[in-house]
Amino acid sequence: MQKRQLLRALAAALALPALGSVHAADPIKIGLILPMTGQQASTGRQIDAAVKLYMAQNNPVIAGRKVEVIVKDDASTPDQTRRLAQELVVNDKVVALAGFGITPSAMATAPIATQSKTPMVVMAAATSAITEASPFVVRTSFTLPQAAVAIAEWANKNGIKKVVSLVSDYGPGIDAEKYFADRITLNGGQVVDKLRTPLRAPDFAPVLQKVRDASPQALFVFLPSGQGAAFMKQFAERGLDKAGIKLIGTGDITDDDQLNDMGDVALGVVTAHHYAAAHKSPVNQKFVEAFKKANNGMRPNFMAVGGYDGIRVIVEGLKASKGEGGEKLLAAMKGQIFESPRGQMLIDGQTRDVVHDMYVRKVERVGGELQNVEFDAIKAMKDPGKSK
Ligand code: VNL
Repeated sequence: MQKRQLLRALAAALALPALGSVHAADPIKIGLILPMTGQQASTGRQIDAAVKLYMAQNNPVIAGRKVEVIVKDDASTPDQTRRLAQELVVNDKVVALAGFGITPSAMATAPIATQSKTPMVVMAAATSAITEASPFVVRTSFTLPQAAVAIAEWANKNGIKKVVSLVSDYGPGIDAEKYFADRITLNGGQVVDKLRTPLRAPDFAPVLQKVRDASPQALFVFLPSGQGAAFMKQFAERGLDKAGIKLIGTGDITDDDQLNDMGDVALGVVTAHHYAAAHKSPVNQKFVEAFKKANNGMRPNFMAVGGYDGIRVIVEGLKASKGEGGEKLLAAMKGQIFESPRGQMLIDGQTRDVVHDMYVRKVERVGGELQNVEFDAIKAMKDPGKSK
């Protein structure tokens, strides 16, 4: 090789990074913060599995760059969530934050989303006010007012007048208690006692005794995903299922992650929610089959669907923004409309919250398995928490 040629080749090699061709191949990063350990670990496990499934099915490459998801475990400790979000934004330069197993974790992170202009997709937490905590929040889970109003309407139509409510004592529980009571009272019903249990290490014995003493027609319950099975067990052990007290609630208590192991006590429980693994549509059937195949037969629950739809909204947004984050990505997420495994779904352009069908379901044994069987729905329901 001539000396001049050699120099030219060397110069070209050295110039490569400066020209940005290495930079162009850098992955686009998304930070996924989930409770992978601790009390809410089932939520982390479900969402992580769903996001991995979406990524394996779609393998997104945007503007020549791969999309990489960085998973961090916050053990549902809000201080931890905020610290991890900060690191992901500052050190990893993620274009979006996602996950958020519980409301306090989402609330703790919202100021970081605002300050850094990083879109933040809430895949699990469901207190109405979360989307108002930052203009960069987009939600793909659901809201408690949606589920609570839908089940209250069903109760009113089915002659249930005297009810006791029991909720987990924090954001989503307080929403559930309020929106259920407001709606059932509006239609002539009555909540004779409002009971709460702590989020951490709840003890259902004392509250169930109070329920028995009040002997209502129905008990309305909201508990976060993962607590339903323990609650059902105590409900049965105390003989409340035999005492003629009808159990109704938001779908969190008949969570598909645990439902099949709950036993006969769950049969006939009526709940309202946005997702059932038994939802009849080709899109859902395909989703459930692929999810089970990739996860040793694990049945996807509503958390999995929040994750699957959430990563979809981010990836589709990135396609439109050509890989850019910030305001461009946020704008591209607003107004997205598509068929989710849950059914038709829209990200409201104004509120950035999810608009979807709220189904009324009853637990039945189908082909030897306990399932939430949908039998009615409020179509395209917005968050009642925002229609003030
Ligand atoms: C929340 C709402 C968490 C509903 C849940 O499970 C749930 C929340 C962990 O907003 O904290 O089922």
